[in-house]
Amino acid sequence: MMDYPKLLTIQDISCVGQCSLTVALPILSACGAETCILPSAVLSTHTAGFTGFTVRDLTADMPAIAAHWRKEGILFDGIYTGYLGSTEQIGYVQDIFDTLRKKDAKTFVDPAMADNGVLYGAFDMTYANAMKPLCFGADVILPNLTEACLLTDMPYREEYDEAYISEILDKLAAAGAKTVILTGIGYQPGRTGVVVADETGVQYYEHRKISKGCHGTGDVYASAFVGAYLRGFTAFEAAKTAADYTVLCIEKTQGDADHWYGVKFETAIPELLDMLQK
Ligand code: PXL
Repeated sequence: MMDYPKLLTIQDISCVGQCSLTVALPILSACGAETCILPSAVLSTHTAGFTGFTVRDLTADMPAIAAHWRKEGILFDGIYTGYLGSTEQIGYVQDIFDTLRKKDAKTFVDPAMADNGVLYGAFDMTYANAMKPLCFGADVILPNLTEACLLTDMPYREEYDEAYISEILDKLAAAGAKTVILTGIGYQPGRTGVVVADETGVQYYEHRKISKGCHGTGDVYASAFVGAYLRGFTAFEAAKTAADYTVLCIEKTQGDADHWYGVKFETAIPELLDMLQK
């Protein structure tokens, strides 16, 4: 376990909407990591449900920011990426992985680009294909089923069995994926869960499914996973902790129809802190 890891997270700032950096920063801070940020874009809101949002793509700033950090000799113990601003940006992120990580640093990629069988509005197949090498070179990836299908060129299915999931995991491993945290996998009504796969095997943590697709929960999940993992939790322990925390966040939000755009993750931070004292 690292006492005080210095983490870099690269994702957008959605000013309103409880996703990406406005979720990652507080959760990672609560987990005790020094959290440095590289905003990939600034949006007035997230893109899932709001209309008419503004977008400022920060791709052009990235190489200069990274060059400044290299000049300062700044290196990170971990780098965690989420929603990125453009296809071109993926190459800059790879460059940051290659040049700004300490020797034993871990890289985490949440290929935040799709859900429920469809790409988010800002992305196309060029983006999805460009995400493959970044994912296959990372230490840990956290795709949902839609994203895992895009990474493996598998058809997305709403209903499936363990053989289908195994095929996807085999394809990810064959392409070079190391640790895979596959979220939102359920085999029976009212249940969902997370599959954790690495070279030692496959484990599954099943939990309650509250509702179909809540906005921002992928970011809540990935941030809590990274925070717990950096505290020394195994991938499976971190996956389970992040799942329990995310379920609690959804429970604390359901019933408030006005809060359709995100989850009230702040209200469950005390419980997250308890879960981290294992
Ligand atoms: O939560 C993923 C996410 C992050 N950032 C932006 C988004 C989304 C999902 O739609 O639109 C801007």
